[in-house]
Amino acid sequence: MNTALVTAYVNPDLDGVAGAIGYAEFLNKTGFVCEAGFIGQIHDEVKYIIDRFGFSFPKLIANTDDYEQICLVDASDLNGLGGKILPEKVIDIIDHRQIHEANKFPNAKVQIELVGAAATLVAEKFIQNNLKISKESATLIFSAIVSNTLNFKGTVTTDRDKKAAAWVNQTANLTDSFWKDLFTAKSDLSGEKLLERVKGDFAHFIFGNKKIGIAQIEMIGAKKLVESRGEEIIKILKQIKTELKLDFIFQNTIELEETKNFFITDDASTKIMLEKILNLKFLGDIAERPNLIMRKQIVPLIKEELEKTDNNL
Ligand SMILES: [Mn+2]
Repeated sequence: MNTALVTAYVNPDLDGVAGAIGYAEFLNKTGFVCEAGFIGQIHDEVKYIIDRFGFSFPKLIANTDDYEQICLVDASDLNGLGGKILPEKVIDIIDHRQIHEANKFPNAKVQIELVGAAATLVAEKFIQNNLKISKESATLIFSAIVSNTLNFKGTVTTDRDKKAAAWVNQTANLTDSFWKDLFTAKSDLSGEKLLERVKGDFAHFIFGNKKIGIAQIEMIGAKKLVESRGEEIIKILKQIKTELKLDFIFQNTIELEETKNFFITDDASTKIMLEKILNLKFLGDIAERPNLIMRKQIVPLIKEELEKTDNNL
């Protein structure tokens, strides 16, 4: 029998990689033979963890032709899979998004729960089954939870994330200041890195007959970035808007140290929509908002707004 594949969405972030590697370890330990593998480019944040701890680079695959069965972690919508994974092959989905398309995977057992990180759901499986976790999976999962919950300060954070993180950290042994290293590492957006990051962490959604694209950057020093390089960001967004034929587009820039968001767009109807659903005010092309709100929390609000029959945006 073929080995099964455990993977995340195409161009996976730390949560996807950590979740898939951890889940593959869990499944193998419970007798289901599988391996973790990823399509596309792995986010820089993952590379930072791999380099820092000397882990081997995750297996990269061009397609899923060699696998009959696929388990998805941190992914449950077709857009995110970029046409690279046949929905019929997916037997298992573990995700944490309110807006998803799990119903488009006819053979999948689905676990979707609104915790801060998909990696939390994976850690819980080890806890529930009283299984040991490797140092590598524990380190990746701890990092993913810290990253996805914005060091437990994002409003997506749940007690389950905190408990799972504390449990894996008994094995990972990371210090209290680790979060700052992680976020500092991904705050270097000098030169071309800005363009790569905006494109690398871009997602788009279709609600009704409207297409919306959202870039997201989590960093220390967001204010300075949007002030000094706002025009470049807008130029990139305009390009993407044309390429993908989007109706709305913006960037959610998350400032971790000062816990606020900076929204940036020069698109008039996007500004009107964001002002309405997020209760904020644009000054020029930038709007500031206190607290940390993430794309996965904004998407349901946009969906609701766009699906109102009386909307005339
Ligand atoms: Mn995630």
